[in-house]
Amino acid sequence: MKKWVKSLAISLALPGLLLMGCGGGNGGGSATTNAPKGDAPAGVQERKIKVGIGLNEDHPEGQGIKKFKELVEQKSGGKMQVQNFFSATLGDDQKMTEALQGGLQEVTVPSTSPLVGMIKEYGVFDLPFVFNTEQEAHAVLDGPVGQKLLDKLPEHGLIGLAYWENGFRNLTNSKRPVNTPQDFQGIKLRTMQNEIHLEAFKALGANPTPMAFSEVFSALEGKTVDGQENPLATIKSNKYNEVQPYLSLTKHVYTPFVFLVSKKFWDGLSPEEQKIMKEAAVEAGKYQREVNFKENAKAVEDLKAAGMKVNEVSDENRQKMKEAVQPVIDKYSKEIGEDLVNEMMAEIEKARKK
Ligand code: TK8
Repeated sequence: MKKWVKSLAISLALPGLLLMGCGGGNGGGSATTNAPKGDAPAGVQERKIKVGIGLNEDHPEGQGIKKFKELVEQKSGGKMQVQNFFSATLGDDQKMTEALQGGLQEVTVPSTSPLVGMIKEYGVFDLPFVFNTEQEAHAVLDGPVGQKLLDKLPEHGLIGLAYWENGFRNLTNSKRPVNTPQDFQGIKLRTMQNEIHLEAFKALGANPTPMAFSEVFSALEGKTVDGQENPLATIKSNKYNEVQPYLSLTKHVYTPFVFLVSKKFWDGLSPEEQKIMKEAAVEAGKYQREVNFKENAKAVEDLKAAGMKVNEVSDENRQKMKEAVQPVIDKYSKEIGEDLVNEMMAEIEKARKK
């Protein structure tokens, strides 16, 4: 057989071999799916769905999109094939969100914070110190306030199917333990591209700089910034302990992830295909929240074992931090819309009484 024919035959056969050979297919960019092509429900046709996130495969969010892939391929008899891309392979939150708007990518699951430049009302989740527990946050996200925010996405070319969990953000840095507002003084701090975060950390005396997530580790390693803030699962999965000696449990903001679909793609789906996507996003989101909660619960001990010096922040000191940022909360509550902020606070109060 001619050499080029043989290599063509192998490359054509390869996906089939991969299908049989591995249970994986979740790596960044592998197009194969491991779901057998069963009987697809009526109204379902061959689809390729590129899902991109900023976090890596081990992070609970990475596990969440693997669950999404499994569910979509099961429910569609393998006809709707999901290709997962991790660690910002397709770009950062903002770039991937723009790719969805342009119809170049089908799904991404960003933090809500970078959306605030486009939809200011998402800023309700960036107001510091408003949530005390995940349950309170879920009550807001899964209730009328969360739905109102999802309803604002289609005019921007996006469909929001579910809220997943990034979680409570804590501070790491290379200078000192942070217990009081004074301890933030002069710390060069990477923040998300979100003006509420920038203003809040300035009010605390830090020197904040916005930066895409994929640049954070090298900025910390190269000491262009002294610190960053993220949930514990992220601190652990991105190995910030290797470049950050101090972890302060500030729990200053709860950040959601939002499961976004390109409206260009969504509008071309049949009702049956949309139902499969919606069910899979919601079901995988429940799974992801559970994995995230468990991972965050054990991350402190793991990070201590990895050598980080961890300090709890007392309620009294968190209250002092909140007082220091209150002018920022007041300013942005007005900009976001006080009716929506008050509605969220009422939802939180209701959740606290349960
Ligand atoms: C990952 C980001 C990350 C966020 C950040 O794509 O940027 O610090 O917390 O989770 O969305």
